Amino acid sequence: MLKDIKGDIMMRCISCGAEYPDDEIIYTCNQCGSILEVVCQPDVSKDVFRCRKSTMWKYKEFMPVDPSRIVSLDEGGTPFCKCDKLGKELGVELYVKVEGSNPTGSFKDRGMSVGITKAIELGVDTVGCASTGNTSASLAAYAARAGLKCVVLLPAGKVALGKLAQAMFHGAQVLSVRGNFDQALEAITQLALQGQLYLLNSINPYRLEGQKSIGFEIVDDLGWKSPDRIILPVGNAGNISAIWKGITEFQKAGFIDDLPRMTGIQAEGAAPIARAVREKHDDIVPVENPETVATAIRIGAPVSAKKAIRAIYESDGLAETVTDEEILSAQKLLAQTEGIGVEPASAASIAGLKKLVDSGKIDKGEQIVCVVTGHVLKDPNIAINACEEPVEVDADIDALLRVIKGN
Ligand code: AN7
Repeated sequence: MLKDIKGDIMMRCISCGAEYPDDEIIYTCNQCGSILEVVCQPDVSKDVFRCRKSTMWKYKEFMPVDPSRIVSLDEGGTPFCKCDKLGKELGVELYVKVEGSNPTGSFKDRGMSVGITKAIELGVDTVGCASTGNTSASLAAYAARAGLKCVVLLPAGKVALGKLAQAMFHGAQVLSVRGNFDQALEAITQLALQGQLYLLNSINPYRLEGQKSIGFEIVDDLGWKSPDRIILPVGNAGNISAIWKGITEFQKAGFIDDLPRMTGIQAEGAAPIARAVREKHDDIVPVENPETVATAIRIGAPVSAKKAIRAIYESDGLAETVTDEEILSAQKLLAQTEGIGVEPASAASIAGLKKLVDSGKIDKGEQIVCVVTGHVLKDPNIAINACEEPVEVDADIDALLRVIKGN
């Protein structure tokens, strides 16, 4: 039944093309060690999407899991806000895809809905991840919903408060690892390869199947057209790969004609992909000690680098770096000109857009979609530190007026 609708679902190595059945637990190619992708190209008309609830499961035919076992919190269907004021300031037609509106406040929920559904199909009892924060918050929530045991490894002292609170509060076993994200990922991968848990970092290609729905929604929101360009922050590099996969699947299905230029933005202190693209390489040299205020993308050895670089080259896209200062000022700009509150990593997309317009690499008038990946309350300390302390005042009209009018 599943096969009838969705075609043959399997995993395939992105480098040597080796194929693996969809019921095998495997994260990298046995033949060449490269990363895998899921193949799922259903034969349906886009009319099937009509009148369905606005969640990512609107496109369920394109999701490589059993539709009768979906674990969902109604993720996806996020706001697609036209930002005229900021667009005018930058000289482009700007839309912002607000992923902070997902159930746990980041795009990771899309991937976890598919990933946890897959975990249930496979019959595992424990799931795990390493995380800069959002992946752990999301996994903890979806594992709770599915009744699975959840172990998360976080780089000690480097996870934003909101994300840490979520991972703990949803009942995951939270371990603070002495080391950075890359080291935590290496450790949890070893545990997964020993069969101790099912790994739900984005090296697991089922995660990216959920996240590709961001691409589906963008072209659906634009009336079955691609924008000129999609800009997003890049850390472990799964999301840019996933969005590109989604959009090319919709093109292959005949739903859209043209394709967007994929544009990835990295923090200057954690930019292996931007460097590889600048030097026209196909793979990265890892950054040993990544550092940035945008802790979500403080990643030196992105596992999906090959997929991301391929997406950038295939789409004639770009990669750019931004400083911490540019990130924080873009975060404030978006919050105060458009009312959209995002965490620092997410603001990298806006900072990158500004830099690319200023340098002439993006043309005036382009239609741009910036994906903002996580909610401002994920990292409350950053938001509070960016502002003046509230003035303490008596609850008295004269006193209040003196402060409000500034005299
Ligand atoms: C807000 O949670 O890697 O390039 O462990 O939380 O797909 O990795 C988070 C990544 C962008 C980068 N914006 O996406 C994690 C983690 C936010 C993020 C990214 C992340 P990828």
